[in-house]
Amino acid sequence: MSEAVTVGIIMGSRSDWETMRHAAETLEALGVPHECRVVSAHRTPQRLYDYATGAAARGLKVIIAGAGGAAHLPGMTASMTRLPVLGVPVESKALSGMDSLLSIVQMPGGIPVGTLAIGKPGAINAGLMAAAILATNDLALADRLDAWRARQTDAVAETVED
Ligand code: RP5
Repeated sequence: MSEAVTVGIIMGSRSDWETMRHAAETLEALGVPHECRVVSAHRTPQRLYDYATGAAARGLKVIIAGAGGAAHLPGMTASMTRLPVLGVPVESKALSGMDSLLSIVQMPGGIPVGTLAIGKPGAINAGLMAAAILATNDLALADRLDAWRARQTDAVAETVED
């Protein structure tokens, strides 16, 4: 039997995948079962409603939502689920992701979205943050996360010579 999916990665457009795949790859490396879906707050509002309202009952524990431009997806998702929602601002062409960042980070008090950095670093960190949340209740995952961080530390050379 395959392990239950605990993290949902959603994105506003297929064009966000180039960024959001880094969240998926990070979860993959940590052995966290996840799913990836295109869910647009603007173009597929009913899909968003169904996804957000059904997420907890389906067994998801964390949602990572990436969007660019007028990035309503993370906030709208958070408004319809009590699950923690991590927002990834996708780098937009017109404003280099500043629009995405401000759209996601400036939630009014009452509905939080944990906002990460713009683009690839934010997607990687969203994966790590989701794993860290799950690891508070999963010792095996906590060990894998510690090992991942130790490998990262070991990979940093102290000198600049080749
Ligand atoms: C947002 O609009 C998406 O999250 C995407 O970042 C942006 C552009 O979407 P496309 O026009 O590439 O589909 O909703």
